[in-house]
Amino acid sequence: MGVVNVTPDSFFDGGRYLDPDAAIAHGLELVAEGADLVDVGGESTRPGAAPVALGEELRRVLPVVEALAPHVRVSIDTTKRAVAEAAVERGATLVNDESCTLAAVASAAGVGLVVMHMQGTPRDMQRDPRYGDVVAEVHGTLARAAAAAREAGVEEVYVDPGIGFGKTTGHNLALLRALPELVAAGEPVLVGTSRKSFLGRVLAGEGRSPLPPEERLEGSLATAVLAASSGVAMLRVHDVRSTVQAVRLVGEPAGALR
Ligand code: PMM
Repeated sequence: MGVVNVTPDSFFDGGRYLDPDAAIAHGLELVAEGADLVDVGGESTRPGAAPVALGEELRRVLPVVEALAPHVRVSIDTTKRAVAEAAVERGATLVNDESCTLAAVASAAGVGLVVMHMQGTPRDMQRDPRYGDVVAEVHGTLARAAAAAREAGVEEVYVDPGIGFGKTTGHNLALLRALPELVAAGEPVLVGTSRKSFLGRVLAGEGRSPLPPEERLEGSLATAVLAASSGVAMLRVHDVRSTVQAVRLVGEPAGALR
């Protein structure tokens, strides 16, 4: 899943694809690089981000969804019902629902759904995230959300531990190491670590200032490989070409090669 953020303020690609033509061109580039699916979003969910008005979010995402849908499977990254509905009408076939509130939309439209774990809201989620047992709590929440989505009639459900959404670096690493358990629970798993700030912290090393997003590619690829070898079904990434290459090495069946 390649990322197209039609926003001025996303942490990595904010402002680059705010113009619909630039966003469409970028989406097509990701397809040429090997993306099976493109995730279009018009509201940044980075820590502290301000909410976007409905009309503005629709204006950002709909032309992009409509232009990309004939070429690639499109998912709509939103927390708003009206945005999800309008995007599905324009050809999106997966609702990437960070709020866990859009199962009814996906069910009514007969499209897929991603349920993602978040503690708090983007405005406050990184202030002081706390868990008793992060893995048990996140996996439990996802199991309940997936069951509720199936109950509502959604046939294709992905669960996503929500890396960076109300989690410390330690929480994120614990969730990444526990991916095999989440995969074993039975629902297909989606993971997004691409360029996220915990990578900048780990890569910089103890006591140093975190590396900026531009210097986190190695961390993105290492975690993509970890996730792929844990059996994850889908990776949400900015760097499609390098991720496809890195993951190809994990998935290549050894027996047939000389
Ligand atoms: N991360 C971001 C946005 N949307 N959706 C899902 N399902 N999982 C994620 O991890 C996720 C997401 C934040 O990254 P961005 O600002 O680069 O889009």
